Amino acid sequence: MEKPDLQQEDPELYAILKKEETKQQEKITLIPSENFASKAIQEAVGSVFMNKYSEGYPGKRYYEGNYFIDELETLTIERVKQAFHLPNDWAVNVQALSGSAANLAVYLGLLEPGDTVMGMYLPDGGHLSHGWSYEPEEIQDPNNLVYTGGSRKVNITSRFWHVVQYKTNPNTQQFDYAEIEKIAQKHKPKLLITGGTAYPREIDYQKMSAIAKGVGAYYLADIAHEAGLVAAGVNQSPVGIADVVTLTTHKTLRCNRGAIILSKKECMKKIDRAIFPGLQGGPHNHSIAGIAVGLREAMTPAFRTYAEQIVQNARALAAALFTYDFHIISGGTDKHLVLIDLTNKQVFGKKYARALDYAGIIANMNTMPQETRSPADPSALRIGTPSVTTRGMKEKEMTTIAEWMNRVMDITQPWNALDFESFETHVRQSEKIQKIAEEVKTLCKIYPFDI
Ligand code: DSN
Repeated sequence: MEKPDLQQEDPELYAILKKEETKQQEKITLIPSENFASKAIQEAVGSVFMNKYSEGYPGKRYYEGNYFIDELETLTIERVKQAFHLPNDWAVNVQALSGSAANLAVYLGLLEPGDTVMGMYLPDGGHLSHGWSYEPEEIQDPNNLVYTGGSRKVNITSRFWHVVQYKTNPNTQQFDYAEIEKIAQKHKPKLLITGGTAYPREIDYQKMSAIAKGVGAYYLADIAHEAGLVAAGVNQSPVGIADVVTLTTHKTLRCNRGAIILSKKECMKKIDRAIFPGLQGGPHNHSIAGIAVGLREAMTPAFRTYAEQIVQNARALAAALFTYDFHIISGGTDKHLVLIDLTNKQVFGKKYARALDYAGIIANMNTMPQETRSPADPSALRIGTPSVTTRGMKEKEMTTIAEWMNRVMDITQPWNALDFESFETHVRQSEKIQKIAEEVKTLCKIYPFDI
């Protein structure tokens, strides 16, 4: 029987898909958590693996017919072990459906409800799944480097666990290990977490591990963002140092969406049970298959070169933006991401990100250290280089992107005091912005994504 193609079968969905594909081709993506998965990964994700239920783990499934799924999961685990140089006393779980689910499984496996979890302050660059609650109308003292939350429990972590968060140093905008140690000694967390979504610097995993040990806490290193850089050896690895490492697969690691948990074997027994039956049912075998393909790619010399170029590009972008008087949080980056404080520009993250989108550059608004504005209209813009580097762009193109970003800023500054809708109307009607979008499109045609 001939396979019906999507265009014939569902023209309505196909039309939306084509619009998304054209947008991805014609615009520059600077969102640091996005990337382009290869055709081989796409084929694995679109395969018959999606048809099979396989609750349980290799060799111990609840449904029959899982011999090939067992092979798939075992192969994927072996590749994780190789890619991340796992010590013999560590184990792997590849079934978590996302990074947040992976983190939740760690809490469910290793903690009791009500235990104290200590991670990075969300507005400084932590992650929602590390817990977030706040007090409406509360004004933060920028010199108080600890946050204990408020009555509005925003996510499951803060509803079920007691969350304490450490902030970055106000002068360096980087981790202040002595301060983190003091906070840990005072609040005695059962779990200490590093990692997040907007921290551009390397983390000293040995120091954090020592702080955790000093208070009898488990140490979880969440490397969702930098997983590909860690696998390539371009960033430090917490594997073998932390007690648990969680990561997502679709950012710098350049697979399809998913998550992986690595931990000491004694912790993994509890975490496996937390994933299934604790939190999830059948794993998404097609996603695991894509991840296996992506891990194979990540172990090639070409991927190491790619990961090095990601960081070189991020540094080039930050340096070029600095020449246009953009303030770079922490003074630079060791990774794939750059956080820009827009306070001096007075076009803040929400308006600037929208204006950039009209100019063909997709980025996201973000909070920043010492944030004084609402998360819905914050002070900063977050950008990153995994996607543009996958397209083959290098330092020269980063300089061009910075120049476009500066032009967008110059064009929009006179409209900064307008309400958001009027601001957007001006941007939409601006011929200067449309001209930049055309220039972006021309560059994108030279660097299509087709890997
Ligand atoms: N949404 C991801 C990011 O953009 O960093 C984290 O979950």
